[in-house]
This record gives sequence, structure tokens and C-alpha cells, in this order.
Amino acid sequence: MISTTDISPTLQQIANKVKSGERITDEEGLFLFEKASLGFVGSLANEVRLRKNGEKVYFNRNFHIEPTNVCVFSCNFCSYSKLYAKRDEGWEMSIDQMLHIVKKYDDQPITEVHIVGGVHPKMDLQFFADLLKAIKTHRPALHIKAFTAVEYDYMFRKAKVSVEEGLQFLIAAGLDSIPGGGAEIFDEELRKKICADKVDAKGWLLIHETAHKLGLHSNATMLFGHVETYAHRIDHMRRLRDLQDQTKGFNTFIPLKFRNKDNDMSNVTESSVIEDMKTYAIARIYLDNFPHLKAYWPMLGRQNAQLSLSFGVDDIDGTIDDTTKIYSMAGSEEQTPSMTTEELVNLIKQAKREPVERDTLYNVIRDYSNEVSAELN
Ligand code: V47
Ligand code: SF4
Repeated sequence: MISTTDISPTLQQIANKVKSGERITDEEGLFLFEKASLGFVGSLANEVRLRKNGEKVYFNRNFHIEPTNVCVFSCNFCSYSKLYAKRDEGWEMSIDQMLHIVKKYDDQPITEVHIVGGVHPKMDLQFFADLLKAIKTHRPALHIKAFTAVEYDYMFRKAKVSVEEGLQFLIAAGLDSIPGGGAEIFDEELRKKICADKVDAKGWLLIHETAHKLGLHSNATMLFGHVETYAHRIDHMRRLRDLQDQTKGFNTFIPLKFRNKDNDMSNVTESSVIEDMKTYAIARIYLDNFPHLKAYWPMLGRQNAQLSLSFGVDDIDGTIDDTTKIYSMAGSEEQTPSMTTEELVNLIKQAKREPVERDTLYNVIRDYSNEVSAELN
């Protein structure tokens, strides 16, 4: 509980609003970033989290496919960028190679494949539709969460189809939902500095809006802890909150901490753990219409992902294996990210929360809260 003494009238007003379920304004969000202590925002975020998700912490069983790490774009923060010029060092997978990865999981109770990668000019709309069809033919029940708005924007423009036509084509081929990548930070000026040549904020939001209208769910990310200000973070979240008011199609907000290894922003110091936790907490308070807040553990590291559960987070992604490279290449804690279900369950139980395995759309697959685990220490 927050003590009513020792806090400014404004912080007190914000606390009262949040406790009564009222939405906070942009100014109040900014005020929290600038003036509130970590304990203050953490305590408020905890109340919101409890109201929305109780003590449950969700995870899923998934694996990643990165079709290529070659990318025509040149986002300064990305360790993939520039690879197109020297593409001999990159990889490009054929449909057969990707199907081979899917088949490796044939005997495992995996519910989702997450497909995302660089933007390769030879991998077009038809190629990806064929990939989705091949996966669905092999394993119809596997949920395919695929391609960021950046990849869609490029493939639809190249194929000369509208966003709606392109998405409908891929839905017919087997697309089930859309991951949250490519959002970075929406501010136009800042985007010109860090990712000038890819889809802009309007384009990103239009793709998600259209997907929602076609009945797909999606996630949204925010790349933080680089050269953005607190006002940029609030502006980013406001655009998402506004769209969510209209469509209700977002499942989860995923703040992504900038990692600085081997990219053109290596001179930028990474944010502190306090800053990271504050960002999770304020996101939980501000985004009152997002059902879930995810800490992506391969990026944050296991211990900080565990810590984030006390700052509004109710989802720590999945049991992914080491097929995802974008973070290890950028210097994240986890060089070969892989956690078994037992490890994930233990990690959540150590934080005194209730582990629940979910599918992509948050249907409960298995509630582990009352199951005794072998390694609980
Ligand atoms: O958009 C690239 C980020 C994102 C760096 O929807 C970096 O469930 C930090 O969006 N430091 C792609 N971040 C990954 C993504 C994602 C991940 C997990 C789950 C979901 C989901 C979506 O990776 C990119 C970009 O923002 N990224 N380079 C870096 N150096
Ligand atoms: Fe390409 Fe995505 Fe990396 Fe940008 S963040 S360079 S679009 S892979």
C-alpha cells in the first residue's frame, strides 16, 4: 500500500485515480516518469496488474523461426542492419528448411510458432503465403504468429496490394496473429534518426488496425532506453491506447530494452534496471485498456524478468529455444535463450505467483499453481 504521507498532492491525485480505475492523462504519465519513485509506481502497477490478471503469470510453449537475418533496412539500433550489403555473412532459409524446423517439434506440445526476421527483397508475399500453407498442412493446430508490420509493409508494397488485400491473402494461407515488432518509437523526428527508411508510425498503426478489423489479434512493442525522452514514451503509448480504444485487438504490450552490442548505437549507454522496472510499471498504469504486459526474458535476462513481475508484468513469453538471434547478436543476457517449462514454472513460483500456460490468445492450457514441482528453491 502507498502511504498517504510524504507524497506530493499530484502524486496523491494520480494514486487516487489509478486505485479507482480511472485513466491517467499524458501529463500524469509524464509526471510519474519524472517525479515518482520506483516503489511508488511499482505499488500502483501492482494494483492494476492484480485487478486485471490476479496472481496469474502467463507463458506459452513456442519456438521461433527467423527466415533470414539479411535486411534491406538500416535501423541504427539493429545488429542485423547493413547485412544486406555483405549478405554472404547472412542466412536465408528455404521453405523446406523452415518446415524442417517445424518438424523438429512434432512430438512436443508446442502451441505457437513465432516467425519474424530481416526484410529480404527475394522473400515476397507469395513465398511467405507458401510457407504458411506448408506449416498449416503439416500441423494445422499450430498457431502461426508471424511477421512484423515492417515486413508486411514491404511485402505488400512490392506485391502492389493494399494492406487489407495482403492480410486477407495471408490469413487464407494460415496466418493467425501478428507479433508486436517494428513499432520502435512512434515519434516522427526520432524515427528519422534511428530507423529512417522503414514503415512510419502511421503505416505501423494502419497495419495493426486493419488486422484487428479482419479479426486478428496482435501485440505492440516499444523500444526504449536509447535516445528517446519520457515524452516520446508517453506519446508512443498514447497512440497505442487510442487505437486500442477503437479496435480492442491488442493482447499484450511488450517494452523492449535497447541493447547496444554490435550496432550503430553502441555508444549509447543501456538503461539501468531501475529505469526498466519504472517503464514496465508506468506502462501498466497508463495502458489501462491492454489486457497484458509482457517482459521478454531473452532480452531482459531471467532474474530481471522475475523482478518485473512486481512491476505490473503478467506474462514472460515462452519456452523459446535458441533459434532467435536478434537479441543475442545485440548483446542480451541470454546468448542461447532456452527455458524448459519446469524452469519457467519455478521462476514464477519463486516470485510467489501462479504459473499458467496459455495459448497465443490467452486461453488456459494448464494451470500449474497447485502442482508440486520437483525443484522449488
Ligand atoms: O522490432 C532490434 C527489437 C524487435 C534491438 O509480439 C531490439 O510476442 C533491443 O518485436 N535492442 C523484434 N531490441 C522482436 C519483437 C518481439 C519479441 C518478442 C515477442 C514479440 C511478440 C515480439 O526487436 C524489433 C526491435 O524493436 N530490436 N534490435 C536491440 N539492439
Ligand atoms: Fe531490419 Fe528489423 Fe533490424 Fe530494422 S530492426 S534493420 S527492419 S531486421
